[in-house]
Amino acid sequence: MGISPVLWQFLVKWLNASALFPSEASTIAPYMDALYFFLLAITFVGVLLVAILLVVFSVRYRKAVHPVATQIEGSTLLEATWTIIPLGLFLICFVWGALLYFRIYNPPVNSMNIYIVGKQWMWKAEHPGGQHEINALHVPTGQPIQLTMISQDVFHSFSIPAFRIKREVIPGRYSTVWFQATTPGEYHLFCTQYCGTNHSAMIGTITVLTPEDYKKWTEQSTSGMSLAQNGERLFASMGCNACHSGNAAARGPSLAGVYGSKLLLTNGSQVLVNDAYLRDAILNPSQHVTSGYTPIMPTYQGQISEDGLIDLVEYLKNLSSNDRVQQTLTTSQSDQAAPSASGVVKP
Ligand code: HEC
Ligand SMILES: [Cu+2]
Repeated sequence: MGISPVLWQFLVKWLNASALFPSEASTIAPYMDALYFFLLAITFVGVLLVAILLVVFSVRYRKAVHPVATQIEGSTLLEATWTIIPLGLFLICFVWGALLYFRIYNPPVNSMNIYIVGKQWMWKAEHPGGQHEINALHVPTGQPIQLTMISQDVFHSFSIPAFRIKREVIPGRYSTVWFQATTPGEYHLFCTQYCGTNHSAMIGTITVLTPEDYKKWTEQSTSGMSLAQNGERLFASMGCNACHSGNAAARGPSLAGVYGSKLLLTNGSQVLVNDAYLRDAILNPSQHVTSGYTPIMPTYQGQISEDGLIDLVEYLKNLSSNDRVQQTLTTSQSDQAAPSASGVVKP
């Protein structure tokens, strides 16, 4: 870095205190800032160098001293120097940036997943346990958190400056971002993509709690049903289990353990079943038909909200055996007055 750690820490402290700079509250933040200050430092040195040379040369070679200009045909050494040094600096920026990029884009395997739905003009957060929040997000320290995000309408962008994270939230497609919070406290959440009249009001509060406090919070704010349980209800009430019961005679494939597996499609390609694929399989089934099956699955486009899709996806992610499908099949058949599931779009 070239800056001693003491001086470095002093600089960051001073910037925080001066409110010019958000505090560093995630594990990635110091790494992002180190690269940022490195870029700032070389830019500053470059500007200084050019400015000094400009002044020195205009004084030294002024007309009174040098009335006639000397023609210089070139200097290989000089040209090599001002090519190789910037090249080296840019390569350092590139490698450093790329390493950071991989770090930012690869969530640790033990991350906890939270879903975010953006819409004009608010943020909804859905915890796997069924806790729902609006314009707020509670997370524990010391645990990598992955956010799976989608927009219900236009482009938004999810940004927590104190965590140094920002990611586009797009209609029709899941995008993800991860972080690990380090310091309990409250931090700003912003939408950083202009999204209409009340864009500036699309803000919220991130509350970072200690693991114990987070546990208390999840117990206090539970809605009684986890996302997967909600999804199980939907699976029954929308008739999915008519074809996906897991029986040998069923018209659709068993969905137990499908998450994370590789499917062979009729067009010969192989796909990894992740959240995005599950969502798409429900909305556009005819686009990627699983090998060995006929494309009889109807599209559910327009019949289910993003929240409902999240419930279904979370249910399928956790579906390790067909017992639960069988169970919902029998309960939904015996119990005709099935509870109205919350994710269904009412016509
Ligand atoms: C009419 C029968 C039928 C219904 C109803 C149905 N599916 Fe399907 N589904 C299929 C068939 C057949 C396939 C395999 C062919 C394909 O990929 O389209 C399939 C494929 C899938 C896949 C892709 C994974 C795989 O192993 O192929 C998912 C996920 C899925 N269905 C979920 C659902 C959900 C959720 C519902 C309810 C909202 C539902 N299905 C309703 C018949 C059905
Ligand atoms: Cu927005």
